[in-house]
Amino acid sequence: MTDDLLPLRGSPGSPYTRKMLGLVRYRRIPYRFIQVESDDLPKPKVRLVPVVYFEGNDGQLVAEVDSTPIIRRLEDEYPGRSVIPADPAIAFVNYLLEDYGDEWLTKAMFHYRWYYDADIEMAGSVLPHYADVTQSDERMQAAKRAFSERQISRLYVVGSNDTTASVIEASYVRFMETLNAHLKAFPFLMGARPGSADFACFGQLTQLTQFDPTPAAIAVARFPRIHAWVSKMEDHGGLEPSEEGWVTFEDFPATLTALLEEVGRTYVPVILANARAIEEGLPEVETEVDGRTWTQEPFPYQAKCLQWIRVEYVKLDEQDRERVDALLAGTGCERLVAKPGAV
Ligand SMILES: N[C@@H](CCC(=O)N[C@@H](CS)C(=O)NCC(=O)O)C(=O)O
Repeated sequence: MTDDLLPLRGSPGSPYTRKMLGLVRYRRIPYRFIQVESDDLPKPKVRLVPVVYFEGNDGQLVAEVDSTPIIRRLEDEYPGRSVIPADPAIAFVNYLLEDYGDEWLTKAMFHYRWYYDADIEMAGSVLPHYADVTQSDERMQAAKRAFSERQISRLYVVGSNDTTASVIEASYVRFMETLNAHLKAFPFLMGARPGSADFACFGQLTQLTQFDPTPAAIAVARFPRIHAWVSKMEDHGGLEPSEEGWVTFEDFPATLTALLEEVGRTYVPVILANARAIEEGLPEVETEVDGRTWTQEPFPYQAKCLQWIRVEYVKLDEQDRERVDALLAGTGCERLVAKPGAV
């Protein structure tokens, strides 16, 4: 491949693909969006989308998955219009909120899509067409059944079940209320310019607010501001960010503290209990979220996410760590980076 367009493979129905598409458009990275698997491109180590194909030292393309590290690599390879806040303490908050978007909001996304009949009907009917819209109706009917059954059987992966459904749905509404309050004062989570956390939440919200009927109805009825925010986030290639556009430590918005409290109420207990279950080899994660029971099968990838959050924290110098501690204090998120037994 000799053109200089960055190959990016994915699907419109994939929230992480939408995260990457919004990001490359905002960053003005010339890209080509590939919507089919092709033998001309190398296979990634794990069968996930989005895939970004980077040029290796030998000039051959290398397939990479996992949007969070890909975004950091793009920062190195394409300067300017960064999505990582300049202040390391704010960059840590951005990292944490990006992880929350990717790993917690996606529970709401996957749950709503494959839990209720109306949502299953919509996703099952439309999503298989993304592979090839010219396929016959008969083929699509068969694909609808197979695809829906497979996805419903995987609800357990994100922890969606009859015990957790009400916890997930209440957390979606609280997240929307908190984001809505923040957007009354700031166009982005990270201030006057978007951070990678904005793109992570945006990716999930493309589906939650604009595709899946049950969560989209909530967005339309109660959060039209967020519906509009999502449409605008699709392409901020025309935005001219200023260097000082980030939220600051000194004027840290109360609405972002409220969002960190929401992270502390939901994601933090689950990611900690998950890591504990994996460490101890337990068959089940059991904890409480907001006073209600949470049970799910352990999810090894999210144990890694916790490690990566801790690596980000350890990378900070002492002064920045103290500033992060001050921002997280009382939100519940301090438990992520505290020494065991300290909180
Ligand atoms: N942590 C990954 C998650 C990517 C992911 O979970 N992608 C989903 C689609 S949105 C996927 O490919 N699932 C496998 C499948 O559907 O077969 C990222 O940030 O890119």
